[in-house]
Amino acid sequence: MTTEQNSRRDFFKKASLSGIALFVSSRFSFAAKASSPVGVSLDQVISKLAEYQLTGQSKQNPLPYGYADLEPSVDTKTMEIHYSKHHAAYTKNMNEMSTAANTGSKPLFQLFAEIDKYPVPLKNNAGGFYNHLLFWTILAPAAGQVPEGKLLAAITESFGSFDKFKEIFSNAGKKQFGSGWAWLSVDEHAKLVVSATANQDNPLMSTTEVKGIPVLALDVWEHAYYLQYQNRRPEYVEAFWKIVNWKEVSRRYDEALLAIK
Ligand code: MN3
Repeated sequence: MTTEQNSRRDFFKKASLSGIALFVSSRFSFAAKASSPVGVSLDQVISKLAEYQLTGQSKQNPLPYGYADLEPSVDTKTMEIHYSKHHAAYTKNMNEMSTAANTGSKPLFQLFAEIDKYPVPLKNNAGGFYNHLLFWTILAPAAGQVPEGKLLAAITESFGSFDKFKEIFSNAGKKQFGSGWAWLSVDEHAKLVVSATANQDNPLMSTTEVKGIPVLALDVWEHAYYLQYQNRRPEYVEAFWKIVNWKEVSRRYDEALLAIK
């Protein structure tokens, strides 16, 4: 293990509860010094993962469970409005705006990689379309799920322990000012990284500081929790851990690693 990796590991061990900003900036400075062990740019990786083609007629995938199935972590009415109104609106707007912006038929991930060239409303709605599409898949009815195998090993290596990771990710969500998302992503060095974004931005976008391939996401917009939790975002964030679909997070992690290697 190099000195750099040692200091990084020590940093994770010492990271405080309030350390998300510090965590992100420190990680960034290490990443800037590190040479990529995999020798590819994130853009190249993203092009391999481009699964959602922009057609101007993109559709929401069906929810893989019923509106009531995430109770009591997320209430039925919130799920119904979130999926059938909010996500539906992002989808409709993205279709109209990608047609208007003449994006042509291109992978959504490619659009994100060059999103700085497009109008902000398209970025907001394409982000809203993709982020929710991902979000629905990484949730599942509570069944005592926990990460296992290779993913658990990577979480432990990157963050010290699963509990420490949960604390860092939870803080990213709780402390995001205003609307946004918390993320666990695989960066271009094949390492796991936690970050947060505002609005409907995500780690695939050229305009986002901490880039990566997202494998876990948490929507902290008020529309995701306000009916049930009102101003108590931290309670919503804690309840989220009971309904994470770790099998799907693991599948996405393996897929990201395959794209990078
Ligand atoms: Mn939402």
